[in-house]
Amino acid sequence: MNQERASKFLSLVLRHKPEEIGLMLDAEGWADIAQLISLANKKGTPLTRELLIDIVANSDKQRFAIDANGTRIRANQGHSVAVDLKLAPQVPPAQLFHGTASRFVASIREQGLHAGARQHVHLSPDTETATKVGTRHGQPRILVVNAAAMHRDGFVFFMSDNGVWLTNAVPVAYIDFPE
Ligand code: HQG
Repeated sequence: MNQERASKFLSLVLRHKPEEIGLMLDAEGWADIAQLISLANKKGTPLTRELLIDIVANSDKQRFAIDANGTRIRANQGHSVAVDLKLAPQVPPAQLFHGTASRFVASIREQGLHAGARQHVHLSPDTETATKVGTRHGQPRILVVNAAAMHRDGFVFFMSDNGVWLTNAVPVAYIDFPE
Protein backbone atom coordinates (compact mmCIF):
# COMPACT_ATOMS: atom_id res chain seq x y z
CA MET A 1 0.00 0.00 0.00
CA ASN A 2 1.50 3.38 -0.94
CA GLN A 3 1.59 6.45 1.32
CA GLU A 4 -1.07 8.35 -0.60
CA ARG A 5 -3.64 5.56 -0.44
CA ALA A 6 -2.88 4.96 3.22
CA SER A 7 -3.22 8.68 3.94
CA LYS A 8 -6.62 8.83 2.22
CA PHE A 9 -7.74 5.80 4.19
CA LEU A 10 -6.61 7.47 7.44
CA SER A 11 -8.49 10.67 6.52
CA LEU A 12 -11.64 8.62 5.97
CA VAL A 13 -11.54 6.68 9.26
CA LEU A 14 -9.98 9.36 11.51
CA ARG A 15 -12.03 12.34 10.24
CA HIS A 16 -15.25 11.13 8.72
CA LYS A 17 -16.29 7.48 9.02
CA PRO A 18 -14.58 5.52 11.81
CA GLU A 19 -17.62 3.21 11.81
CA GLU A 20 -16.68 2.05 8.30
CA ILE A 21 -14.17 -0.33 9.94
CA GLY A 22 -15.78 -0.45 13.42
CA LEU A 23 -13.22 1.95 14.92
CA MET A 24 -13.93 4.05 18.03
CA LEU A 25 -12.45 7.54 18.36
CA ASP A 26 -12.33 9.04 21.84
CA ALA A 27 -13.79 12.48 22.62
CA GLU A 28 -10.58 14.18 21.46
CA GLY A 29 -10.39 12.22 18.23
CA TRP A 30 -7.73 9.66 19.20
CA ALA A 31 -7.77 6.08 17.94
CA ASP A 32 -5.74 3.20 19.36
CA ILE A 33 -3.05 2.35 16.77
CA ALA A 34 -3.02 -1.43 17.37
CA GLN A 35 -6.81 -1.54 17.09
CA LEU A 36 -6.83 0.65 13.97
CA ILE A 37 -4.31 -1.62 12.22
CA SER A 38 -6.10 -4.80 13.20
CA LEU A 39 -9.53 -3.48 12.08
CA ALA A 40 -8.07 -2.13 8.82
CA ASN A 41 -6.36 -5.45 8.07
CA LYS A 42 -9.59 -7.34 8.74
CA LYS A 43 -11.30 -5.17 6.11
CA GLY A 44 -8.52 -5.90 3.62
CA THR A 45 -6.54 -2.64 3.98
CA PRO A 46 -2.87 -3.62 4.42
CA LEU A 47 -1.94 -0.87 6.86
CA THR A 48 1.17 -1.36 9.00
CA ARG A 49 2.67 0.49 11.96
CA GLU A 50 5.73 1.38 9.86
CA LEU A 51 3.51 2.97 7.21
CA LEU A 52 1.62 5.00 9.87
CA ILE A 53 4.84 6.27 11.43
CA ASP A 54 6.20 7.15 8.01
CA ILE A 55 3.08 9.15 7.10
CA VAL A 56 3.03 11.04 10.39
CA ALA A 57 6.74 11.86 10.16
CA ASN A 58 7.05 12.62 6.46
CA SER A 59 3.77 13.80 4.96
CA ASP A 60 4.06 17.39 3.79
CA LYS A 61 0.75 18.47 5.28
CA GLN A 62 1.17 16.82 8.69
CA ARG A 63 -2.45 15.68 8.67
CA PHE A 64 -2.03 13.21 11.54
CA ALA A 65 -0.35 13.11 14.94
CA ILE A 66 0.77 10.22 17.17
CA ASP A 67 0.55 10.78 20.94
CA ALA A 68 3.56 10.96 23.29
CA ASN A 69 3.28 7.24 24.22
CA GLY A 70 3.20 6.15 20.60
CA THR A 71 -0.05 4.24 21.18
CA ARG A 72 -2.68 6.56 19.64
CA ILE A 73 -3.16 8.50 16.41
CA ARG A 74 -5.57 11.29 15.38
CA ALA A 75 -6.21 13.71 12.53
CA ASN A 76 -4.97 17.24 13.25
CA GLN A 77 -8.01 18.87 11.58
CA GLY A 78 -10.70 18.38 8.96
CA HIS A 79 -13.18 16.30 10.98
CA SER A 80 -16.82 15.91 10.13
CA VAL A 81 -17.40 13.65 13.16
CA ALA A 82 -17.90 15.57 16.41
CA VAL A 83 -14.59 15.65 18.26
CA ASP A 84 -13.13 18.21 20.61
CA LEU A 85 -9.44 18.61 19.73
CA LYS A 86 -9.02 20.79 22.86
CA LEU A 87 -7.22 23.45 20.87
CA ALA A 88 -6.59 26.69 22.75
CA PRO A 89 -8.07 29.87 21.24
CA GLN A 90 -5.37 31.90 19.48
CA VAL A 91 -5.01 35.45 18.29
CA PRO A 92 -5.09 35.21 14.49
CA PRO A 93 -2.89 37.18 12.09
CA ALA A 94 -4.58 40.35 10.75
CA GLN A 95 -5.54 38.62 7.51
CA LEU A 96 -6.28 35.02 6.68
CA PHE A 97 -7.15 33.51 3.30
CA HIS A 98 -9.81 31.11 2.12
CA GLY A 99 -9.33 29.23 -1.12
CA THR A 100 -12.57 28.28 -2.80
CA ALA A 101 -13.88 27.57 -6.30
CA SER A 102 -15.34 30.26 -8.58
CA ARG A 103 -18.75 28.56 -8.63
CA PHE A 104 -19.14 28.96 -4.84
CA VAL A 105 -18.42 32.70 -4.73
CA ALA A 106 -21.97 33.96 -5.40
CA SER A 107 -23.36 31.82 -2.60
CA ILE A 108 -20.58 32.88 -0.21
CA ARG A 109 -21.37 36.55 -1.04
CA GLU A 110 -24.87 35.90 0.26
CA GLN A 111 -24.27 33.56 3.20
CA GLY A 112 -20.66 34.10 4.24
CA LEU A 113 -18.43 31.08 4.83
CA HIS A 114 -19.94 28.15 6.66
CA ALA A 115 -18.31 24.92 7.80
CA GLY A 116 -20.45 22.66 5.62
CA ALA A 117 -19.87 19.03 6.53
CA ARG A 118 -16.82 19.85 8.63
CA GLN A 119 -16.60 21.20 12.15
CA HIS A 120 -14.95 24.49 11.18
CA VAL A 121 -14.31 26.84 8.30
CA HIS A 122 -10.69 26.28 7.27
CA LEU A 123 -8.49 29.33 6.63
CA SER A 124 -4.94 29.46 5.30
CA PRO A 125 -2.12 31.69 6.55
CA ASP A 126 -0.91 32.45 3.00
CA THR A 127 -2.31 32.75 -0.52
CA GLU A 128 -0.20 29.86 -1.91
CA THR A 129 -1.85 27.39 0.47
CA ALA A 130 -5.29 28.92 -0.14
CA THR A 131 -4.79 28.52 -3.91
CA LYS A 132 -4.03 24.82 -3.47
CA VAL A 133 -7.14 24.35 -1.32
CA GLY A 134 -9.32 26.17 -3.87
CA THR A 135 -7.89 24.21 -6.80
CA ARG A 136 -9.18 20.98 -5.19
CA HIS A 137 -12.72 22.23 -5.92
CA GLY A 138 -12.33 23.89 -9.35
CA GLN A 139 -11.22 27.31 -10.65
CA PRO A 140 -9.53 28.74 -7.53
CA ARG A 141 -10.64 32.06 -6.01
CA ILE A 142 -8.94 33.54 -2.98
CA LEU A 143 -11.08 35.35 -0.40
CA VAL A 144 -9.37 37.59 2.14
CA VAL A 145 -10.74 37.32 5.67
CA ASN A 146 -10.39 40.27 8.01
CA ALA A 147 -9.38 38.12 10.97
CA ALA A 148 -8.26 41.08 13.09
CA ALA A 149 -11.76 42.60 12.96
CA MET A 150 -13.39 39.24 13.67
CA HIS A 151 -11.12 38.69 16.66
CA ARG A 152 -11.85 42.22 17.89
CA ASP A 153 -15.58 41.45 17.59
CA GLY A 154 -15.29 38.30 19.69
CA PHE A 155 -15.02 35.52 17.11
CA VAL A 156 -12.82 32.69 18.32
CA PHE A 157 -9.96 31.25 16.23
CA PHE A 158 -7.96 28.08 16.68
CA MET A 159 -4.83 26.87 14.93
CA SER A 160 -4.55 23.14 14.28
CA ASP A 161 -1.27 21.34 14.97
CA ASN A 162 -0.51 21.50 11.25
CA GLY A 163 -1.00 25.25 10.87
CA VAL A 164 -4.56 25.45 9.52
CA TRP A 165 -6.65 28.28 11.05
CA LEU A 166 -10.13 27.26 12.15
CA THR A 167 -13.22 29.27 13.07
CA ASN A 168 -16.92 28.45 13.24
CA ALA A 169 -18.19 30.70 10.44
CA VAL A 170 -17.21 33.92 8.65
CA PRO A 171 -19.98 36.52 8.06
CA VAL A 172 -19.88 38.35 4.71
CA ALA A 173 -18.92 41.65 6.35
CA TYR A 174 -15.45 40.28 7.13
CA ILE A 175 -14.71 38.96 3.62
CA ASP A 176 -12.96 40.77 0.76
CA PHE A 177 -13.89 39.21 -2.57
CA PRO A 178 -11.68 39.18 -5.66
CA GLU A 179 -12.72 41.50 -8.53
C1 HQG B 1 -17.32 26.19 0.35
C2 HQG B 1 -7.88 20.23 3.03
C3 HQG B 1 -21.12 27.86 -0.97
C4 HQG B 1 -15.87 26.38 0.76
C5 HQG B 1 -7.50 21.68 2.96
C6 HQG B 1 -15.25 25.09 0.26
C7 HQG B 1 -8.29 22.33 4.07
C8 HQG B 1 -19.40 27.50 0.49
C9 HQG B 1 -16.38 24.09 0.39
C10 HQG B 1 -9.37 21.34 4.40
C11 HQG B 1 -19.99 28.35 1.44
C12 HQG B 1 -16.19 23.13 1.53
C13 HQG B 1 -10.73 21.94 4.20
C14 HQG B 1 -21.22 28.96 1.09
C15 HQG B 1 -18.15 27.63 2.27
N1 HQG B 1 -21.75 28.70 -0.11
N2 HQG B 1 -19.95 27.25 -0.70
N3 HQG B 1 -21.87 29.80 1.93
N4 HQG B 1 -19.20 28.41 2.53
N5 HQG B 1 -18.26 27.07 1.04
O1 HQG B 1 -13.42 20.52 1.60
O2 HQG B 1 -11.86 24.61 3.16
O3 HQG B 1 -6.01 17.94 2.23
O4 HQG B 1 -15.14 21.04 3.42
O5 HQG B 1 -15.31 27.52 0.16
O6 HQG B 1 -6.11 21.86 3.11
O7 HQG B 1 -11.97 23.39 0.92
O8 HQG B 1 -8.05 17.28 3.50
O9 HQG B 1 -13.38 22.70 2.93
O10 HQG B 1 -14.87 25.21 -1.09
O11 HQG B 1 -7.58 22.62 5.21
O12 HQG B 1 -5.89 17.62 4.71
O13 HQG B 1 -17.57 24.84 0.63
O14 HQG B 1 -9.19 20.22 3.54
O15 HQG B 1 -7.05 19.52 3.86
O16 HQG B 1 -15.14 22.26 1.20
O17 HQG B 1 -10.91 22.33 2.82
P1 HQG B 1 -14.27 21.51 2.30
P2 HQG B 1 -12.01 23.35 2.39
P3 HQG B 1 -6.72 17.99 3.57
